[in-house]
Amino acid sequence: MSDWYLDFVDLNYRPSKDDLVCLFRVEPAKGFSMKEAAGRVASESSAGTWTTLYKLPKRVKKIMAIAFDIKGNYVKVAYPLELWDKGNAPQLLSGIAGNIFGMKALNNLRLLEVSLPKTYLKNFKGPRYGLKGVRSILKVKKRPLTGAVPKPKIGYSAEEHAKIVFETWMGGFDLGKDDENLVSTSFNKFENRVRLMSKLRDKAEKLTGARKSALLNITGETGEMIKKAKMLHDYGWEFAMIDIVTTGTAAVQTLRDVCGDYGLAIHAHRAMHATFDRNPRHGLSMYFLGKIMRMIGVDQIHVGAVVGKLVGTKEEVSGISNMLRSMHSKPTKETLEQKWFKIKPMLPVSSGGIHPGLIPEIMNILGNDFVLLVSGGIHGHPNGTREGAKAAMQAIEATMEGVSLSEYSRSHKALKAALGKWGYSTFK
Ligand code: CAP
Ligand code: MG
Repeated sequence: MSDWYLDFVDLNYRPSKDDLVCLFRVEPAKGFSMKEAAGRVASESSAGTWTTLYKLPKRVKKIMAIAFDIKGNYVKVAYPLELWDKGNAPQLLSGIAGNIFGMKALNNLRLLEVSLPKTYLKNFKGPRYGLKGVRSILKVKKRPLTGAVPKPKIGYSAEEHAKIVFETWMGGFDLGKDDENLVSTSFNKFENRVRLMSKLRDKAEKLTGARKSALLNITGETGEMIKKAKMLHDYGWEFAMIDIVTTGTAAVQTLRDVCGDYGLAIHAHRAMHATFDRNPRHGLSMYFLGKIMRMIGVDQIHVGAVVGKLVGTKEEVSGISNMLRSMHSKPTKETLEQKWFKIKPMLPVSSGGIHPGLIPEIMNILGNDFVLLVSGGIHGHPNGTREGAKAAMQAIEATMEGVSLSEYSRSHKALKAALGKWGYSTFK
């Protein structure tokens, strides 16, 4: 078979400052060399096809991606800027995260990272508020921001739901949150929930003197999301929550504009991400997803909690978090250099099976600049949600003061009861 895959490999090529560069981990199938596999990745994700052609415009030479660096299984591919439509995230994914994952010539393929040049980034908005903006919305300067989802994740009526969120706020938390699979049900209609929660938010703010808000889930068909975003704005909310994987990059881009106009920050839930990022040898990395979402402009995104109920190593979770929060990431074995220029830093969100006894360890990994969600770990408190939220806040205070939880719990009864139930246990 006559092909031109090797035309897409040039180990002497040096990327220009306007090239996008992808870092892949490639496992060729039996009978294929790494060079042939790398050529196929560059070809199928840019301007190639499987056979030589009768006719080829001269321009193609200039827009071909080039695999320029092969070290073991790690392959770097440079993509000329001309390949990419301006400000079009789905088109980028159709190229670098598209057909290549199904090629017979590869046993496995992992897209670890993309380095985005200034000229490409300038057509994206990035977060409207970002890390500093969200802190100023909630008027919280130093500690991690806190939120909780009523549990079970679906089943409460709008009234019951709003009351649980009220208890969460009264225990000291900043944010109530919907779960990823709750939008509007016959027994918990979105607008009903939003209206009831608005009243209780005003009450909680009056009683506590603190800012209280919520992450209400607008996930759905794009036109419906736009309507719900307006509703949130009309009821005086500051955030909209979107399941960014199930709705897709196009919808998130549209909602970035809409939410921007309504002054809403975007909370990005990543439900479904593990279908493509869990197997370290195949699919997309969470690091990559986080980066694309920062580029589009969500303000906070779930990254995992290391010690909680869901998978995610310490290196992975802290690596993603640091990238999301920094203006300049340095390269590592599995990441590339990235400068963010005008795009703001944003917040990682840590959650999944957290209880107060685990908080010092999470803060040790993530520092103070993140959103901590503790749901089952407050509603399962022996004395109820409000005491549960207090216990989590006490665990944060203790950690910020450098005091151990066991010592702090001598004078803090909510924390003491939480430790009595869950101790310091992590999920196996
Ligand atoms: C956590 C959670 C979150 C997951 C998401 C849940 O509840 O609401 O959706 O943590 O995971 O439904 O499991 P609990 P991630 O606090 O009660 O576990 O942030 O890793 O994407
Ligand atoms: Mg959830």
